[in-house]
Amino acid sequence: MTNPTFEFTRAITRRPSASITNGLRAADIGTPDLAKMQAAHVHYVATLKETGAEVIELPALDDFPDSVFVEDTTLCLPQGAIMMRPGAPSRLGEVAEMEPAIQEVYDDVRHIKGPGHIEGGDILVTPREILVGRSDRTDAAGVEELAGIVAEWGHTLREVFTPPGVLHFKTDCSLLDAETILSTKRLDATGCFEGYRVLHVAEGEEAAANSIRFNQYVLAPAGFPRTAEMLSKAGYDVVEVSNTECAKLDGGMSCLSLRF
Ligand code: CIR
Repeated sequence: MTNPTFEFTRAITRRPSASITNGLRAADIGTPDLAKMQAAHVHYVATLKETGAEVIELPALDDFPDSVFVEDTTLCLPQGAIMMRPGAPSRLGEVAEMEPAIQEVYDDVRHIKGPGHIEGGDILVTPREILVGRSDRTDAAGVEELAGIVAEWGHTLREVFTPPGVLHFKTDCSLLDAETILSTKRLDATGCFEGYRVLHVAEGEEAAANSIRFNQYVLAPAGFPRTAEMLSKAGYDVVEVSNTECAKLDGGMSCLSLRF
């Protein structure tokens, strides 16, 4: 039997657009290089496909600089999909751009109507529950509206908190298998993963926490060798993908796809 939280048959990605240079960022650590980002994106998509999954590749959207980070637009669950309501005003329009692709593959598509906000990067789905981190992008009203929808589908939602200064909950964690979470120490210290097996990223390698388990692979950002080694020793098949350009916009492995 497959586990829908890390075994997937499909993914949706969107190619980076030339306007990526105008993407949102908490701190300016340099302008992303489009060619380098495109090359890393090709590697990312090829790795997903290598697992046997179908990848639906959407065209670049010049009007939305952050639209390569598709994860924030939609929550994909086995029972249906929920269109999010991003807290970043410049990203609200990305949801309508994503919806036709979602309608193609899901029979049941719901919407966060507001007034609250919620972004997919703040949502970690595990086999036992849906964890949602309140953040600067995800507020109490957004969490409450989502809780109502997923309860209809039999899911338990638990509200947790994204550490201050961290963009999204999943900036600091990822699901490695049915009971194991990869996390930064600072997020784990909040106590939100009680009852799970937690592996910590190496000190100074906090950005490695935004990895994804996709079928047999863990896609991890390149450049964090101690964490990659720890994961390999723990038995995971790690594929390192360059993330230097997305990192300039606070993006990582999870942001670049919807997985279902
Ligand atoms: C933003 O600030 O919204 C984008 N520059 C980065 C979004 C990253 N998404 C994610 O972690 N799910």
